[in-house]
Amino acid sequence: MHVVPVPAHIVPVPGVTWVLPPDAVIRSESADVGAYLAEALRLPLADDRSEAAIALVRSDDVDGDEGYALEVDADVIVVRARTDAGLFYGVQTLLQLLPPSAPFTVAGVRIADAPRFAYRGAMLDVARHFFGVEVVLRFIDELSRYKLNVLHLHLTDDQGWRIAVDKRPELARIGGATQVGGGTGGFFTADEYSRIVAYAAARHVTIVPEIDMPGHTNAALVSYPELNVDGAAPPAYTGVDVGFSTFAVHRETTYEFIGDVVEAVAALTPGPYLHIGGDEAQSTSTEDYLTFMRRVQPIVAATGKTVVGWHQIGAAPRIAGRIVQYWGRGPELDDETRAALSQGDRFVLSPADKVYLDMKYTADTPIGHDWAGYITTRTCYDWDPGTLLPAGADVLGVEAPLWTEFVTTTADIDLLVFPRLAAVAEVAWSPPVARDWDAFRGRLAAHGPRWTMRGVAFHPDPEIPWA
Ligand code: IFG
Repeated sequence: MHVVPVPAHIVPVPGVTWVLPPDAVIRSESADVGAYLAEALRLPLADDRSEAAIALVRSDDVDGDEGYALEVDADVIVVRARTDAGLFYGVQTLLQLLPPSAPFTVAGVRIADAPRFAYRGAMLDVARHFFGVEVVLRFIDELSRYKLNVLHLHLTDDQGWRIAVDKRPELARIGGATQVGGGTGGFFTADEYSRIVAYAAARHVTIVPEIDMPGHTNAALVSYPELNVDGAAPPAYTGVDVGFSTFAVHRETTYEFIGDVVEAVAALTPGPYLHIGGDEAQSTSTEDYLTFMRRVQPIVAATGKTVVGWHQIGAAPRIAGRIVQYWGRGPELDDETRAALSQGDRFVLSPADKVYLDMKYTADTPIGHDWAGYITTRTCYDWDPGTLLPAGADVLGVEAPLWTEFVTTTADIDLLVFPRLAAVAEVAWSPPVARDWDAFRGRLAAHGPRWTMRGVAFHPDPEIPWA
């Protein structure tokens, strides 16, 4: 039994084995999840449960919006859930219980499962290096197999602007035209972004778009000179430094611009969240930063979206419902985090020394940062989101960011993201009592061959006894 994340309750049923019958059909009370499973197993959908080898059934006696029950008997496998999301997660567990190749048998088991945290995410920085729709869809496909339900897209930064805004065409034309190292960059049209959102929704993944500001804004500053304090556009930036850019905080044109951008991105985003960044605003004075955040948070809220910001935003007055994304490291909390705690902010945890996937595994990892330390798969696993912040903190969940200063290919993404993201997925989903590094690494070993079959060039972390 090598399911990752490990389910909350598993009871093997000895002496029972389900064998995939030659004429197997699937019956599903959810058209979407049924279609997903039918495609994954290349099996037909039936309209009569009596003959189904696998049944996906709605049931109100299963806990929560994402919980499911899964029963494997000799003649039928039944997944039961209250919602499509629950059925989807039961199907992910079933796909992991099935061997990657024939003979397709599953040992009898009773599973009852539900997530510990509601927010279980990854972030892809498409600004430093641009990655097109197909790469993002592939990323969504893989992360949803591990029951993650959020993909945060870091759409804008100094080196690039990656989402077209009709009212501000220079953002794509100029801001989207380059990237770290000077390549041609790229951007998502509204249609392409909508394709990503739809693909994610079909896998119960919410897209969180980030427009980082007032720092990390050089690409916008190049595109619209009036956004600059001195009214002059700086040169495009293709390096990897941070902290040198700022919007002009005291120009009304800045807030008109932000209104146009936020309105466009919110209109394309069905999810509840809009991330405004707020990190490393080293070229914005503290006073100007507070002025800026007092102006911008209501602009976002006016679209109906919930504001998300990196934890530096904690210094600014809280707008209702705000989510603070913590990226600190080490036991000491900085002033902004303490300010957020005292304002009753809600948190998503991205401790840089635990889940920053752009960090090297060890000194000899060919690409990546090391400013937050080396992060092995075990580093990603051996921490508890329930005790990272002081007791009483309102923690919604966990998110593992992949910054792409040093990431240029899908092989680079795979190397840094897998297997560490699977560890983060278990941290975010499974109950603490079910978490144990030795058991986890044994289960994770079975995922190597499956990643290879799916063309995922994962890092064979030597701490895992790969199958
Ligand atoms: N910090 C910056 C990122 C990226 C990162 C690389 C945050 C919130 C260092 N901000 O992490 O833009 O450069 O590890």
